[in-house]
Amino acid sequence: MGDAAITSVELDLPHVSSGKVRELFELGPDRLLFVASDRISAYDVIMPQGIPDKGRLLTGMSIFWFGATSDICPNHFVSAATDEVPRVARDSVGALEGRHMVVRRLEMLPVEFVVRGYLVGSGWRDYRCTGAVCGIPLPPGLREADQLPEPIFTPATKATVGHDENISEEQAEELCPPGTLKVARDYAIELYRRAAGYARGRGIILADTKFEFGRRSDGAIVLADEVLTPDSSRFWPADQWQPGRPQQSFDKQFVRDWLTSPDSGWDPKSDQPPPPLPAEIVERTRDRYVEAYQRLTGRTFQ
Ligand code: PZK
Repeated sequence: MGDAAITSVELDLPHVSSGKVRELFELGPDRLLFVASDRISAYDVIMPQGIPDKGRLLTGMSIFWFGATSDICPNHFVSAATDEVPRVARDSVGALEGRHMVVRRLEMLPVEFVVRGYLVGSGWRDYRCTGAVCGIPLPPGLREADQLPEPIFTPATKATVGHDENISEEQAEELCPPGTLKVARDYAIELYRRAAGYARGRGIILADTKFEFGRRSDGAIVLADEVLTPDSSRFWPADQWQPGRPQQSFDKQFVRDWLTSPDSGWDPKSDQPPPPLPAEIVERTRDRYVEAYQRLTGRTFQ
């Protein structure tokens, strides 16, 4: 049993795609293997060390949310069992210890379904410049990190290089097959409301989150990817929320603070790779992911 971080995932399966943290493999004509590694990114770069168990914790959170929202919309989750994996890859998938999901293969919609309940990040930047986010006008006088009167849908393109770009709902509609955007948008807003209310009762503000949807062969719109994890969302400790300034991140604050402190000797704007994280930063960050998992799922980890 490993307590070392799993940062590289090599399986005897056809590889479909790699993200900063996640990997996707092919299992068959209608099944994929989705893997969350223990890699962590900050300031747009992947850290040289992983966070032990992060992939298990995030996979556990996703599976929890798939179960807690299946009355809102169908999702791609099939199984977390290793016996659903072809024999050639079963041992190596077993070694991933809960970092994988077998998912249904979908025809993905080419936009990110972002829902925001609070004004931060690119939403805050756009609001300050234009008074609107993705073409949605907002009331004047809002501060950074203020709660919005209603959650808003702010679609973005899926950039292959660089950053996702906010687009209008009309632009998003043109990118998606006819009739699909509004169905997925309504699901996304409902999912956000459900999850934000739930998290708030457990001391976590779900400031915003990003969903991906796909289309099943019968035409149904299906929730995909990882859902409502700290990697796809902004989680804030509710007791530290203070509009008018940048908020502390529930999960990555220690990593960010250390990277920008003089101790690290690293400049996020440089092209240099980040220095290794001190063991204490790794440990405290792992504790934050465990805390998020336990608070949200109500289960004890391990
Ligand atoms: C799919 N991604 C993003 C995820 C990566 C990239 N159920 C599905 N069917 C078809 N395609 C996808 C999914 C899902 N989920 C998701 N790209 C394709 C992604 C994980 C790792 F590198």
